[in-house]
Amino acid sequence: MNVTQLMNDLEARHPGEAEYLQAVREVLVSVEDIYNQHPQFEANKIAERIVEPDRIFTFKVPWVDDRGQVQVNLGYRVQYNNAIGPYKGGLRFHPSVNLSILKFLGFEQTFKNSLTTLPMGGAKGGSDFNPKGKSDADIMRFCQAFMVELWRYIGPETDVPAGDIGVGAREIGYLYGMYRKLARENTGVLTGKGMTYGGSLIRPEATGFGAVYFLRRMLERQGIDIKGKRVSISGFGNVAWGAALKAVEFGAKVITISGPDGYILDSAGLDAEKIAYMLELRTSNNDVVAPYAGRFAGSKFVAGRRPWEVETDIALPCATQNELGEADAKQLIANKVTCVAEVSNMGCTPEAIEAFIHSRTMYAPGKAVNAGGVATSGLEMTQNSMKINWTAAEVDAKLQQIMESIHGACLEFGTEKDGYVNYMKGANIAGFMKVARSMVEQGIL
Ligand code: 2IT
Repeated sequence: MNVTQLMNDLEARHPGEAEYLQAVREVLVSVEDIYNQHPQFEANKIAERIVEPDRIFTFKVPWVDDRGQVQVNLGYRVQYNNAIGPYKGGLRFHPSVNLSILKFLGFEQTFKNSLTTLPMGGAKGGSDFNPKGKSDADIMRFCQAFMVELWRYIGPETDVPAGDIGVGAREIGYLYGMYRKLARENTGVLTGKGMTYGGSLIRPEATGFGAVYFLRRMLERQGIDIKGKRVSISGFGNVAWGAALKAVEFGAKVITISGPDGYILDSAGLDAEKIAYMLELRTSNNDVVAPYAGRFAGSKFVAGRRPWEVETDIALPCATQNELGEADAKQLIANKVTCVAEVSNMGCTPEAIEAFIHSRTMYAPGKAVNAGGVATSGLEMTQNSMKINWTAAEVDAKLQQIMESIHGACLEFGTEKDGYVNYMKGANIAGFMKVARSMVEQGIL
């Protein structure tokens, strides 16, 4: 494989798909050496095949809002790769959603799901629907209209969607209800379901919990105790919530959260009440964190800025792609950050990652750190197939085991000569090898 040539061809074929091209380049650069040591990969054109999704569905989603106005959104499902298991990956509802973003997410999901050790292929989907300011009834009608189109492409053994940005338990409920009605069956076709109709305990917390389990392993390896460390979190959604809960449980001090409007600095640290309030802000659908400062004395709101300028020990980007850039990375490094664990998908820009690796700052990528979310979705699928429910302790134990295994895979493929662990490289290689081998063994499809 010649990465430059491959990327040039891909850019010519998909001009302007910036996020997609960014995600592909990162993986190809990471795996280039090991790929070229496996002639069967080249013979089977694995790189050329793996960078393109298997198929993409695009559909129109017409619906009627509370005022009686007809709205038209776009819906998508990108089925990326099912070499190792049924397509699996979340749905994102956000006005920024386009094919480049969903292709990057589906591509990342393929390797992330491979890392989980469970049999799941990669997919992603969503809509440019903007939940901001929408009523519950608007959300329900939109979800129902979306599923009227999506349901024919998915199924418990073919493609199992879940949540992502803008899609939480409420949306999964409405989506599942319409699927069940149309398909006339109760199956594990979506994950992140409510506990009354097939959901798994710990799934709501899993992305954040898994991330902090992974973070703790990174720190432990360096003899560092997470207890007492300052943690900067961005975002204020489901992922930030789970990460804050577990970090606080482990005795860390969570000092920031953020939204599109700016960030909150709370030097006293978040506690249970503040973490619960964070979710209240989220469910208000206003997409702002500013009211937090009015509610909790001693905290302050910094408008229009990101939390990375705050002096901290641990940075956990939990919001969205490319939310931490080169200047942010340099500021964190100058402030002597100990560890950056990406919880959002592709949260750091390539330049930021380069700065962390160059300065030998501990850094791990989203596809390793946040894999606990989809891993627990996999556990939800298992429980649905078996028609039983595991206890929270059982699910949590399996989640911890999986995060440990992902950490081990990163060490195996990412440890460099000087002992520094390049978690990005490790995660990319470990995730890639399994999918690539599986594709070789199954022939040209
Ligand atoms: O990015 C992700 O891994 C998710 N949004 C969760 C996907 C899933 O199928 O649980």
